[in-house]
Amino acid sequence: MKKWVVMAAAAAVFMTAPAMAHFQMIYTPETALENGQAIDLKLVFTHPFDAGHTMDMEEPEQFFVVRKQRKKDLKDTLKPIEWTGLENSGAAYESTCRLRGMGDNVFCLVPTPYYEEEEDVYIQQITKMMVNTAGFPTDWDAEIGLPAEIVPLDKPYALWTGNVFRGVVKREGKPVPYAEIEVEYLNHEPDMKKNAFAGKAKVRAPQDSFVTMTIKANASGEFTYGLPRAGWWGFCALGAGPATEHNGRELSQDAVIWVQARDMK
Ligand SMILES: [Cu+2]
Repeated sequence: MKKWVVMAAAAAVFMTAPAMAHFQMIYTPETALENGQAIDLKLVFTHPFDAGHTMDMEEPEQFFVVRKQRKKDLKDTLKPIEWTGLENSGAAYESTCRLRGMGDNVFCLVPTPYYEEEEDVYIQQITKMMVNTAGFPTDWDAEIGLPAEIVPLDKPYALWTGNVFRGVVKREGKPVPYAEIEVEYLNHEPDMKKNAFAGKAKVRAPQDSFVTMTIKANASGEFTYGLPRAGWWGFCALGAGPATEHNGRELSQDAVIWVQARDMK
């Protein structure tokens, strides 16, 4: 009986909770590699803290990697997959990319706008994720020239737990003052073989404000966030891009970047 009361209360809390933040992911298990090798990538549109609703991705507009200022198109490498979260499965993509030599590989994804029925808006999250080989820095701090972009001030692949991650939110190359940024922790381990999130959560949020954390950039469009735990952290600057309409409806063109923190041990 008592257990039922607790469960009902938990369900009530869940149902009244605001919508969790959407996050476009480009995921690979390891971002700091000793040498060039083939890596597997998963492109998933999800809610990373609770591994909840998986949104269906359409074929992306662009997917490419930048290394030593050269852009290489990777769209041909994309294969459709089904990604399974805790609530459902959704259309996602995977890719295998062979990294050569030393340096930074900046993966960039421009997804096709996603129609969010509940809010009657389109969402397009232009996403960056980088993988370094052999510790040789090349492109990590470069501005790629995406319409909405977070330019890092710290290497996204070389962060200890407790370090800060800083970035500049840009719209067509210009800083976005006081940009609103959502931050989420990837709380369920991605299973690269099963194309699914692990059921077990790594941490528990004491309250909704800790699921999707909202921070603001300063007057220069810069933000700073201390990383309290090892793993993956996603940053999403809402409405950072210039496009505000798609198919006659409102469009939120966001800029996303992922960083990976590691424990000192
Ligand atoms: Cu969603």
